Amino acid sequence: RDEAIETGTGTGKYNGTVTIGTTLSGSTYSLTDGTRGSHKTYDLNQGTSGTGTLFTNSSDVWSGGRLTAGVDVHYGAGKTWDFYKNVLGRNGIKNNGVASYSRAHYGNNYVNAFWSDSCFCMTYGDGASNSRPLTSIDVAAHEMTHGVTAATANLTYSGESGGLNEATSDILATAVEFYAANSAAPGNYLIGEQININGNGTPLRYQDKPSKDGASRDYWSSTLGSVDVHYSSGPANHFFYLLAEGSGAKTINGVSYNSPTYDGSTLAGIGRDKAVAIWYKALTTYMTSTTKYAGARTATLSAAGALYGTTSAEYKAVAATWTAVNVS
Ligand code: ASN
Ligand code: ZN
Repeated sequence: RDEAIETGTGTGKYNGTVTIGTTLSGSTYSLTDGTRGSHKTYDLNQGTSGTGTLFTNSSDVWSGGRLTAGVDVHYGAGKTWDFYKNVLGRNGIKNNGVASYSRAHYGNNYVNAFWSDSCFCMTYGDGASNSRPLTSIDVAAHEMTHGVTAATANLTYSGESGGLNEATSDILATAVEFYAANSAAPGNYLIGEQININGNGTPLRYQDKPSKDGASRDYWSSTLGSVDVHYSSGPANHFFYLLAEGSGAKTINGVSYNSPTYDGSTLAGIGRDKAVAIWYKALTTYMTSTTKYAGARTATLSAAGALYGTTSAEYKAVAATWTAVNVS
């Protein structure tokens, strides 16, 4: 029967009222994004396997009840797709135009979200008491970026390479959040600031000073490889913040940061767009599955050299910024 690509209006928990890609099939709309590889969003209905049911609606206005989480993750996947395509020139996770899919309402009181290579899909829990879904745009971009990392450098998810894998997801999550420029979710260098995962309103991670979470490392040290990957990501997240924004105190979109350096140096920052471009080129061109922090330094220097030249201010900033997180 006839199918038509549509643009719906949805209200999520974290993103306000947004436009989303939908499909009209007969007289039923579904969360099938016809302009972004037909990315679909499913309701697992607290199940933990399969695809549950595709979110459908009798009109193209999506709000309330179970739809809320579906709107947020569908929107997050769409903005992440757009960012990769429009900013980085990447056509989907595998750069082949093929979309992943999203699953909302996974399990009961499940306080996590995850990417899986085996289903080529993203899955989101509803959080504590099934009332704090992990469905914000930075979480969606973080999970989708795990797919990009798997399709490119394929950084092994343990030890230092695991920390770099995690940091890559956080770095691109921040990039997507700024790109989306959603007034309900303004761009910042915090990860998971909307989902209240700690129950006290604090973010999951802080890129300006990762140790603010109580567990992440700010600087490289020889013991970093034995730290959980969500904490050994710290020095690379810190590198990204410093490279983009510089050291010291700064307020952006109403959020105040104060980023220290290991060597006491003062850094100016080259701007977020260039920092993202350097990281992405390093990920997709120079890093491999076994890259550690020392290798990330050389990979990003190679990327900066290729993008801006080896005598450029950007190249010098990459070198100085790694030194500022004790990678030299
Ligand atoms: N939400 C977590 C992450 O994406 C799931 C995990 O531990 N892999 O990192
Ligand atoms: Zn992750």
